[in-house]
Amino acid sequence: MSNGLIREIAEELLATRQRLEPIAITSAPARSLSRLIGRLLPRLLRPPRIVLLGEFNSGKTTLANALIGADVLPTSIHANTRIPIHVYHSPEPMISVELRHGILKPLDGKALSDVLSGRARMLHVGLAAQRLKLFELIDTPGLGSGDIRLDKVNLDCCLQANIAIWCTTSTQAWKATEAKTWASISNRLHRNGLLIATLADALNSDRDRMRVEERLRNEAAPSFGGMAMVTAADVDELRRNPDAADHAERWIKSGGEKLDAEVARLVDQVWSDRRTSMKRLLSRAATRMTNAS
Ligand SMILES: Nc1nc2c(ncn2[C@@H]2O[C@H](COP(=O)(O)OP(=O)(O)OP(=O)(O)O)[C@@H](O)[C@H]2O)c(=O)[nH]1
Ligand SMILES: [Mg+2]
Repeated sequence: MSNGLIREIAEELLATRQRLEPIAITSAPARSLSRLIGRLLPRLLRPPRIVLLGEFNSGKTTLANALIGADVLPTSIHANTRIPIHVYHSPEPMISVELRHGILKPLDGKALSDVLSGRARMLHVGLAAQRLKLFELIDTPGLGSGDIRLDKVNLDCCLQANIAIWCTTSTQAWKATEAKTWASISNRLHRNGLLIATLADALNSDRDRMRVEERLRNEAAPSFGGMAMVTAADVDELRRNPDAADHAERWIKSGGEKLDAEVARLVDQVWSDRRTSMKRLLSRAATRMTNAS
């Protein structure tokens, strides 16, 4: 599981850094490798980041809350999320605003006016929710609203994400505009992509549900790492009420079981990819140092 892998990666890197210490005094390559490890460690050890994407009102924020297991973010039938919101684990509640060039500011009156005027790029919110130790989330405003600047800010969030969840509304699933936007996103996120057909309770019958699922499996699923049909409102309620009547049956019907299994699989895949690329990087650096000495 991921925790074992995290420890293994951290221990390998720290041990390498310690071995480099005596050599780094006289060797420039050893010094630069030691600095590289210092820079990489915090990024490598941070929980995988999931970006939630989709057109407006497709249930992204409701799904974000259901994944976290807490009402962290406001939802609405009106176009609601105005700025990407990054939610991460923090023992104390934290909130900061990211401006251009990655500059971070505490949320004061000036920063709030930057948010309202659209100058801010992202809100960062730290919360003590247990599930945020497994993954971080970026909830985004709806794509395809006609605001090209907002679409660009949204798609820029993908650069910071390890996993993408695309939310498509079950009753009008996988429109041509959605397929076009998804195709423009990096293949890296297609492999680590999860297609969620949201608001599954809005479908009238099991037959409709099977039809939508089959169409998505044929038309969309090949460009994703996995898919699930989810009623996020129910997942949210059931996660908070583990003693609810018929919990096991309803958990499966809501899509909660499939959703959690798919997210856990992708999160593990990210840890495993990080470990592989770290090993490759360390072995390349070791070869460079041997050649240099
Ligand atoms: N019945 C039902 N309603 C849902 C479900 N998920 C979301 N909704 C409702 O759909 C509406 C839109 O949900 P949001 O989660 O705000 O959608 P969003 O994609 O974040 O919207 P924007 O941020 O505006 O793009 C809200 O009124 C939600 O209560 C669901 O599983 N079932
Ligand atoms: Mg939203």
